[in-house]
Amino acid sequence: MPVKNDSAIIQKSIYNVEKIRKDFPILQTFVHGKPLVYLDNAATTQKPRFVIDRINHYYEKINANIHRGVHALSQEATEEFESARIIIKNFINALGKNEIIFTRGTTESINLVASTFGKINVHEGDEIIISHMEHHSNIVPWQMLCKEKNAVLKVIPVNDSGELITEEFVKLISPRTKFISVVYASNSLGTVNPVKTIIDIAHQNGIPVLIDAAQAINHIPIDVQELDCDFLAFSGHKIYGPTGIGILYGKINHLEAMPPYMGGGDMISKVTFEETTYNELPHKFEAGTPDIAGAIGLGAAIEYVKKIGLDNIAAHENELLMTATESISDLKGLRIIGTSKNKIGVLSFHLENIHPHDVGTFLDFEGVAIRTGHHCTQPLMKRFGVPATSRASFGLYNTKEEVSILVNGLKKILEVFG
Ligand code: 7TS
Repeated sequence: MPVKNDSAIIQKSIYNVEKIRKDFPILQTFVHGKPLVYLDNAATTQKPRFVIDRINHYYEKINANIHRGVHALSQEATEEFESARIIIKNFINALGKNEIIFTRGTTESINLVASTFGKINVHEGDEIIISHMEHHSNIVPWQMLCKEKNAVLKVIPVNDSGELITEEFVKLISPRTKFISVVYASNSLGTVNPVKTIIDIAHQNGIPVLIDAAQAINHIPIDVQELDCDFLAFSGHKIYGPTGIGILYGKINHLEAMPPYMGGGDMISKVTFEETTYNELPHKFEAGTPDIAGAIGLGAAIEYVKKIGLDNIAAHENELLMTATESISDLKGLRIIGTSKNKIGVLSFHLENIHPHDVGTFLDFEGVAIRTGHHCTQPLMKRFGVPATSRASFGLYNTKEEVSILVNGLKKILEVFG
């Protein structure tokens, strides 16, 4: 069971969910004649009018390429793009804006580190540690690197509640451990991992750490200097921003030492056929024309979230999680997958003898959008002995009424299929 958070009570009076819902045009949508109940926020979040307007404004009034024009539009586009970088730098409290690299998302950010940092620091017989609850995007890039280098991938096990077993993690560390990459909050279980402890232990052993913050970024305030992580990856679309844009944060000393990821325009300082010198950070890792509107949209999304306050959002979502967890706990044949005390608003479950796809399809006809499947965490599904789960995930605009609609839908499913 998730733990009741005192701040949930304190903040309730100032959290006006009905007012917040009006900021999101898509929430007026009807699906199969029923009002949309969007509970697939771990897959992607909806976008507020504030973000949509900023993207439209960019294309209607500013559109130009960045870092290369003397004309007014190009300068304005560059200014907006670089302002977004500063908003993001401040949001995660990076030391400098040169530590903020725009990528296409979490997946690209992790691949970038595996390909560049991994290329120069991981050698035959070395070891990389990940956990059993990683998304495929924090498994496959490291597996590919290990194959290429003849290195070894080690996995931190999880217990039956879906928590990392820290004592086992410590045992996995050896003099050959060159890198650790772990998820802050699990997309399939909701578990919030003790990443600060993992980072501290890793650093005592001289090992750098990447944190996959794809699911944490919109629930947990992150201060990269306090965490002391070496790298942090997240996607814009999970924090009410656009798809196709994301962030890699890296400590400046690592980024300086790493070779470029892709070659092309903007990442160079000087090119001759004999030799190329590379641009300064962060541009060294930003080859080609980026998603300019996406970066501006992400900056706007972060401004929006900051205005409501991450602590308030987390308290609201925690209340929804507790209500939902309590309401479904005694449904016959329902097993919750992921029962850690410390969770974000993710509720995965399995109904005995009913395929998750049937659950998802049935709920869809009630207007309820959840995700069913392996959630790109196949090894984790295997660990819990299920091929897939049904997953409801809460966002800042969800309500207790929506939780009731979900629960009533599940009761109907049990009547029909049970
Ligand atoms: N890491 C975690 C923990 C994630 O939840 C996801 C996406 C990713 C990495 C990859 O992010 P991307 O933006 O690069 O694709 N998770 C999900 C999900 O749970 N359902 O759809 C996408």
